[in-house]
Amino acid sequence: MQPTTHGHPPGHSVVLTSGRRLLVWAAGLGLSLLIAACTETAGTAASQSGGQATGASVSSQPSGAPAVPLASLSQPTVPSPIGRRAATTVKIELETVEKKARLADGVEYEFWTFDGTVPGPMLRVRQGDTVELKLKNSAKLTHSIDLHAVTGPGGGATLTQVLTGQEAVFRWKALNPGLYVYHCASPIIPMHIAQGMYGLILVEPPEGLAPVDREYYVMQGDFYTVAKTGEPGAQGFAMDKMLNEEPEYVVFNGAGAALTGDRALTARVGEKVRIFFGVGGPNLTSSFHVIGEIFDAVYPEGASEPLHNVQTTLVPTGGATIVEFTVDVPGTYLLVDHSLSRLLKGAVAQLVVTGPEAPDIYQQVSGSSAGTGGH
Ligand SMILES: [Cu+2]
Repeated sequence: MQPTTHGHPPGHSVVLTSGRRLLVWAAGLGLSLLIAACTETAGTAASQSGGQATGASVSSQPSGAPAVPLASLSQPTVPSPIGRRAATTVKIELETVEKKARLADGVEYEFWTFDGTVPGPMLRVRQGDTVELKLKNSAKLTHSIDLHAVTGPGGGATLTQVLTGQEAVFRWKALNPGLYVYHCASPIIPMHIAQGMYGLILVEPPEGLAPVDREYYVMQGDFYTVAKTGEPGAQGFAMDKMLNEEPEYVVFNGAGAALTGDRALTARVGEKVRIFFGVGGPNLTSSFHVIGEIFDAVYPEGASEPLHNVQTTLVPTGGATIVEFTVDVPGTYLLVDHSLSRLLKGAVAQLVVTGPEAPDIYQQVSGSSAGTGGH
């Protein structure tokens, strides 16, 4: 499955290297993460991984990129569980703002955001709550909000077409529990979504969700830049690519490999992890998968009834899912869209699990691993 730079007939390499920068960028982003993950798990050094590792050692900084690395947007956090309490009135305030930040290494993009993050803040209320939502527009264009948890025309968008410098407030009752997408719904709607204007709202049932050790918030989105994947510099939006549904970047949380390194998800062996996973789109669905894990429970499309023992779960655009699993073996696991070409466009995150080895579950018996194999 690895996108190797070696050993292919010339015809293949023409396809792969038609954007040489893509290859360099992909090598830095996808391959090194993949190799690092696999070798850490297998307990072998990257230097043992032969030819393929050479590609991965190429700098992830494309030539001509700014000397100072661009900062990614800050990451939204997961609000504390609500648990058992009576229904009440909850006030929420969101502000639309533009932010220039890293989309990929060396690639700057002006995001349109709720509260300066992509995805926007995760909202958490209880079934039966009345939510009073203020939308303040500090951006250049008109923006709005459609929450899929809302019952009413436009999901709030008919009440919140807010001009620049103004604000609007509307009140709605959370009738149905579940995990829902919210997004801007101002014309051209898919363009606003393609700039990063989406997030998740969790409506907890009256009894709350079962406690877990870790909760994480991840959303996939597709981005349409004028220049090709990996071309450095400030990039504008390409309407034609959006209409053709051909993104240059597919990412989790607003940037290629945003949730890796010191922003990786973490857990200890034996802990139960819950991921609130949504797809903003605007166009691509996600075959959400964690390499080396099996979802003990999936609440497909944010529904109330779980499925058990799932490898990959399909998440529609404008949809969300809750996955839960206990981590048993230490190492680095990758979150991906199993339409794996998108890994080369940025859709990868790391879950770093620490703790005692579990050789009864996973161990090498003989041979040395190339470290780039499947899963
Ligand atoms: Cu908008």
